[in-house]
Amino acid sequence: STRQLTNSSLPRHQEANKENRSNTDEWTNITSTIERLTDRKLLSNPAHPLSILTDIIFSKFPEQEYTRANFPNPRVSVYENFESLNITSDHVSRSKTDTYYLNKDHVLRTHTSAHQVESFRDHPTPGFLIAADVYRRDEIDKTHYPAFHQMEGGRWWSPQGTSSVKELVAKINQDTAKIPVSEIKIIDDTLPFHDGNPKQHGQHQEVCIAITNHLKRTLEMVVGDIFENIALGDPSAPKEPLQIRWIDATFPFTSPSWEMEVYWQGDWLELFGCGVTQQRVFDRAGYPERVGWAFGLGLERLAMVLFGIPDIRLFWSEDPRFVEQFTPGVVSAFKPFSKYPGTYRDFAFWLKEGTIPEEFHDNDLMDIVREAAVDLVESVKLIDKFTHPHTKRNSLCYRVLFQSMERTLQNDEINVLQDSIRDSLKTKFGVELR
Ligand code: FA5
Ligand code: MG
Repeated sequence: STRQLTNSSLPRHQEANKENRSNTDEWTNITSTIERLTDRKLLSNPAHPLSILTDIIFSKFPEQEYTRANFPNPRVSVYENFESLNITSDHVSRSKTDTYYLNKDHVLRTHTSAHQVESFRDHPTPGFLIAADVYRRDEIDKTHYPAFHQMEGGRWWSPQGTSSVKELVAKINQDTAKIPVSEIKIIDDTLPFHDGNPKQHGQHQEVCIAITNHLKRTLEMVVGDIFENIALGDPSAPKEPLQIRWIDATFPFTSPSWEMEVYWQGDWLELFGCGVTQQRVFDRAGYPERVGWAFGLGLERLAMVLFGIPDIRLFWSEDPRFVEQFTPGVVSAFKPFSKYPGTYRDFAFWLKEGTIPEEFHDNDLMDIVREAAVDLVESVKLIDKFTHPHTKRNSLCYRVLFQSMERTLQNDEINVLQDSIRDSLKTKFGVELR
């Protein structure tokens, strides 16, 4: 009873044509600054907090059920970004003031949903996950940036092999039963559908409800896990269940549609936009008989909360002190660093005769440095250690980075700090400065 189109019958000509992407015309409004951001590829560094978060979310989804798809090129066709998703030419998001156009037919994707049709079409698994950079002409402040990252997820079911709506519903419900239940508190829920947030014509209400349950349980499992096990990972912290709420929303490519918000440190934080996928999206993917859901998530806002990153611009920092403080697979608190230049000074000295290097601990120097310079020291590192071949005396060299969070330090004041540290080293440890 259902017809399955072959992939070769799909309107591939409407996908981004590689040669035509670079032609410019009166629609072109991409700037060189934005062009440069498209080359940064933040997600290809596994130690970047956005990659750490992506990997953590990915890990909540079974790999045999959800294909991880990679779309490194943000240049897509107007068809992919808008038309394939029922976003008509009069929609505000399509205007030149909101979107970066390469030319009349190509844009920098404004959301990862641009890859929904091909993802519902191409993968062997019923689910997919995408993480990628997206671009919007937007204001710039602590929480908005013209380039940011999204994660997209989708899941479909085919009625093939089922002989009734009841059987399809049972199949979806079986999958829902496999999702681990999380201990979150749902403050507000929504009706499965209603006049203001309707189910689609031609979709059985039991099917719509079953898809909705699978979608909501999936996203609740993801946030429950992330916040309970990672952000609330401090075992001494009081364990209160995480609060979330569901809110009706509107997207041209899902119906009904919702947003999920999580209550975090006194504020409701919008996490997911999602909904039951419009049949026309499945039509365009070549599988009109399929049903399913999709969600989209802004990665920066969630990463800011989890890592304590105070400004969205930091994600784009080229200062190694940003990315070097993170470890793949680990959510750790962001440590602020100075935007003012620092000055290195080396402290090299002979230890007292008969003293082995292990008897002088890094913390011994650290204490002296802290006493002399309090907040003006960024780091202290042992850079050299050797034993004189004849005298057998041991030498150490430490490199200290002087830097202020508030201002550029002057050489004169660093000289004073340096002298006082050298004096303390002599008097407290009897070393011979070199
Ligand atoms: C979308 O982009 C939809 N594609 C989501 C979706 C997917 C819905 C699949 C249904 C099915 P929206 O425009 O609300 O939705 O953007 C999603 C998230 O991107 C927002 O919640 C926000 O976290 C983030 N975001 C939007 N603009 C910016 C910006 N300028 N800087 C940083 N993050 C942003
Ligand atoms: Mg939104």
